[in-house]
Amino acid sequence: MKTFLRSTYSSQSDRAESSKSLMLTQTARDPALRRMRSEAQERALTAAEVHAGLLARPLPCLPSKFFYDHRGSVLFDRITRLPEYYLTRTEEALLPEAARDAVARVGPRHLVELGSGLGTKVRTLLGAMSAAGLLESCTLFDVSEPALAQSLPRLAAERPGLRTSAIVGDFLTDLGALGPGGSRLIAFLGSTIGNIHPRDVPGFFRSAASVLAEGDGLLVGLDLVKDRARLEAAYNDAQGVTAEFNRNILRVMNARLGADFDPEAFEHVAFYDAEAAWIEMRLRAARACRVRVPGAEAELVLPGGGEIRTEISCKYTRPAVEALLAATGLRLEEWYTDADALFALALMRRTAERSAG
Ligand code: AVJ
Repeated sequence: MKTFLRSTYSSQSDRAESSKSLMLTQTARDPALRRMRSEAQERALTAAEVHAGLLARPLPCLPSKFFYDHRGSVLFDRITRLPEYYLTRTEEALLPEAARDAVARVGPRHLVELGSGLGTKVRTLLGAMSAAGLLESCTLFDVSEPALAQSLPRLAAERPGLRTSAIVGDFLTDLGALGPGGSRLIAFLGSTIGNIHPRDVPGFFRSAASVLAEGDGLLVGLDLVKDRARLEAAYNDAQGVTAEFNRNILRVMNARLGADFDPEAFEHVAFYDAEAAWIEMRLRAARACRVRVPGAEAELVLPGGGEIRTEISCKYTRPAVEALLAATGLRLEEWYTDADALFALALMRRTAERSAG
């Protein structure tokens, strides 16, 4: 029997700290849901990341993982159903066939989903593993504890025989918590990888490779480079849901760090940077402002029209992915795409040789 979860803290003071919150009291009773950090550690990390981001020049920025409090997760869920947002429905159309093929190749008994969110994408993969008679366990890994607290019990109820668990963590730093691989398939769907700066993608691949055994798989959903109009429409929807999602990051800063952003004083901006091959989202101050962020020991002074970067969403080509995979311990095995080449699912396999670096 494998250990899928590893608790990285257990001190009494951390437990005492955690029990102050009802949510954490509940999760402390669910041994299948583990946090990588205590609430106190999480707050300190958030403060440090936001502090560094707000100091960045020429463009202050906020890490996009902070979109996803409960309201942010619900807004993103609405985005996935917008007519302009082709990503989710295109991936969903590719997934049944890709899942069948990936399961046939890898033969996985253990599924891990990174960035599982509200937990709806994982079902097709579980179905394919179950149909092949392989399914034993499923681990959901996400930055949002409320999302996992909702999706984990639902998954367990849906599949009574399945060993289910969840990890609250950051996929850039915390994959080690998964422990060693073996008959493992990691799914990283929905173009979530697009939020990782290309310079950090090889490091992400290496850390994924380190929790896979030889022959294990990583299935990655990638949004593809395409014409600017189509890309920009997907991030500037007519109903303004993406704008509301974008402004939500300021509400999260207000709630978690005691900031005094006025979300309504910021305008949503999203454009395609063809050279970088990413969509960039920003928030533009309608007028000059001074924002206090006491929880991050920061103050942000913006002129009228001044901007904050809130997200990059990278767009890929197959050669670009292959270049980033070089010497990471993973190789590209299959590339599943739609007739219009809007989106791709890339099946990567752990190679025999140890990864460099
Ligand atoms: C969840 C990162 C895949 O980049 O398309 C949607 C987030 N931002 N609309 C994306 C998002 C604005 C989304 N990902």
